[in-house]
Amino acid sequence: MESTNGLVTDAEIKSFFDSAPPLRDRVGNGSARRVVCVTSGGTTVPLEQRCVRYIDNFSSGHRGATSTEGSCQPYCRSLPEDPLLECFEFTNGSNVQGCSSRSPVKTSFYNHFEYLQILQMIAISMRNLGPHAMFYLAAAVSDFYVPWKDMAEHKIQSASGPLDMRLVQAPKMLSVLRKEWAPMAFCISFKLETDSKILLEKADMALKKYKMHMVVANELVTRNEEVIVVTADKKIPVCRDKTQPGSDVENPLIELLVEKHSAHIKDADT
Ligand code: 9Z3
Repeated sequence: MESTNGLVTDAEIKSFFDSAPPLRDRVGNGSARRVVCVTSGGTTVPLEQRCVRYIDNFSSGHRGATSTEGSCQPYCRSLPEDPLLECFEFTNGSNVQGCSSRSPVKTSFYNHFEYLQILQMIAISMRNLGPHAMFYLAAAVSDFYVPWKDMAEHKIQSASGPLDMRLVQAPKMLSVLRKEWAPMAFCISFKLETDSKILLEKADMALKKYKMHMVVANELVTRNEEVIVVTADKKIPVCRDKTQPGSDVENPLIELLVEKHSAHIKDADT
């Protein structure tokens, strides 16, 4: 087993990690801390490299902001957009970390290129959490974009006449996330349609094609009232509690997802 040329062998590396004491982040009962990566809001598609114009979409970031109210930045969406609040630092002690591509409070947002690269970095860095990692992918990621190499460097001139641009299909990163970036993680994606007749069928297709654990199906106009959680064997409608003024659909949705994530961790441990 021991290397003779001073280099470390694969077996030595494996043996080192197998015998290392658990990280301090792991709590008493041996279970790792759960971390959730939440994406939310829309991504923009720049039309010029030195971007003056971009294509945007409808997404407000409400879903992610509301879903992370148990996190280290709770209720941010209800706070004023006050620079003073930026001066406070967050301390540890939260189970959920929100990373929003845009939220109603923070007006910063990512373009298509930034979003996918950042998601990749986060996903790879969460890989070691195994089944304790969750991806809650509510961002409305643009399906079409202009590849960087095809993009004009400078501002497109209006004097050149009508604009004729070709947008190519964006690669779907969900399967790479499942297969390579964080294969043990619990993955939830969202499916949005405006035509209710095709919504569940499309959600089902996404579940199978990208091997998601769950797909949250929602319609544009009713997205804040009800969603349908599609799993391999069930379709679970989740509604806002209409008897409670100001209630959100995210509340019961998150409760359900936390329960399903626990089952996923238990399954992986046995
Ligand atoms: C969603 O379906 C989200 O629920 C919404 C939330 C974007 C509708 P808001 O930000 O809205 O609260 O205003 N997100 C996923 C949308 C999406 O583009 N999904 C892709 C698809 O449907 C799959 S990755 O094809």
